[in-house]
Amino acid sequence: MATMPADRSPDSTLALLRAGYRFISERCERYGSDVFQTRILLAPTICLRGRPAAVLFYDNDRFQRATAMPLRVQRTLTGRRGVQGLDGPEHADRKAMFMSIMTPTAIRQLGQLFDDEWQARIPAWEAAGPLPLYDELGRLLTRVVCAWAGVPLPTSQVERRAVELHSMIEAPAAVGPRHWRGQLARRRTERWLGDLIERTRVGLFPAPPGSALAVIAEHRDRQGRLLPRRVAAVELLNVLRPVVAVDQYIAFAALALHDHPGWRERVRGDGEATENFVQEVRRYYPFFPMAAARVRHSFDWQGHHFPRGRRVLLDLYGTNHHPTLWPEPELFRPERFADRRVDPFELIPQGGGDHWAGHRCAGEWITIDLMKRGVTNLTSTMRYDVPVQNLALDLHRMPALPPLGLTLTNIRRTA
Ligand code: HEM
Ligand code: MYR
Repeated sequence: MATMPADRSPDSTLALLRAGYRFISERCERYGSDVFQTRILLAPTICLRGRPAAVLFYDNDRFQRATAMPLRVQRTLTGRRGVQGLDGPEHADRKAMFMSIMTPTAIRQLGQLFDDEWQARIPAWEAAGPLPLYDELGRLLTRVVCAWAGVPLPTSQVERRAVELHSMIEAPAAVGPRHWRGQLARRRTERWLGDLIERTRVGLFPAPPGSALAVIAEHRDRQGRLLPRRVAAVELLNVLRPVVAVDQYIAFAALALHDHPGWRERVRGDGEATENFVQEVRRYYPFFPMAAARVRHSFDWQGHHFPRGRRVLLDLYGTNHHPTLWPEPELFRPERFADRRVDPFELIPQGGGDHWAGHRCAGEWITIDLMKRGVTNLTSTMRYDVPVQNLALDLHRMPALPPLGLTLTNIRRTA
């Protein structure tokens, strides 16, 4: 049996939080291996990156998700007892519930609401001063996703809910106030959505048929039971929060258009170029750093032993930047997708494998659709300037965004 390269430090949790997106890749490069062992949260943890590692990681016979996600992530980003931590038939049932919401018609409706809202906001942006794009898109997507999901949201509550949803995304890898804000936001939003689920079930609130609210409130498990109110709230939040998180990808797309202005022309009116551009934004920019699982039964792989119960982290960012998969991975080059079939284990910003059978992101198609619309709106429906500002991405910070988001000025409508 080969010896797995191992970090010598007694615990690397702080090193991971400090190193951020490059933690796993830096060590893979140091050890000359795409698999190594370290200690995270005081427990031995195997880290992996690359295509063969992704194929392994998404094998349900070898890995489980129960107890895999650190508590600090559950208390902020994902919640407890939701789809992310389920296995086997229970996961299949819950995942089917999510996938039933993602019909082509529903995705188009969400996209149409997004476009309408974007275009309706342009006069206000023209009249106002500098526009912080990330915050504005956060509010815009909060309004849009609530309308789409059947969740009532008075205008007076938009700002508050948008801030809460952002806080949950900001919190999992943070220590101190940034982390606590995420915990508090989760408790508040779960209470808000739990009440709404309850009112929907007793007929006090008419959820639009087919909406995420209706589907989740009415979902029955394999024993015919409704989801506990708290779990239903966690799952509804698993739709609202990540749709709002697409604002970060759209801000990254705006950053890419700024850094590579030639692409403004190339994407305009060209669906294929827009698609390639969006795929490269998802590959290149740092977002969800890694996925976590536990070894279900001991096994050996590539000469290394994986003992039962061991936590394993798959480096999503590192796989998207792996030098054998992506020539010149640190260059932003959308044309790399022009003649390339998108393999389910190579481009994995939202997880790998199959959407139904595994834990791959249920909202991947929505994400791609909203990003394409974001790029089209940024290039075809308005013009703007990007004033001098600090646009450096800090790969040490999870999630990473320029310090003040991205500010646009001098917005004017073109279409
Ligand atoms: C799972 C990323 C948007 C719903 C995941 C996973 C990742 C991810 C990495 C976990 C994969 C794994 O555990 O193996 C992202 C990113 C997004 C995004 C970067 C961009 C904003 C969305 C959207 C939705 C969504 C728009 C819903 C409308 C979910 C759900 C799961 C999930 C329900 C759990 C799937 C499961 O455990 O089976 N996402 N996601 N996500 N995502 Fe997303
Ligand atoms: C979502 O809301 O589910 C999608 C976007 C979440 C992005 C979170 C980025 C930072 C997370 C660090 C967590 C480490 C997970 C092991």
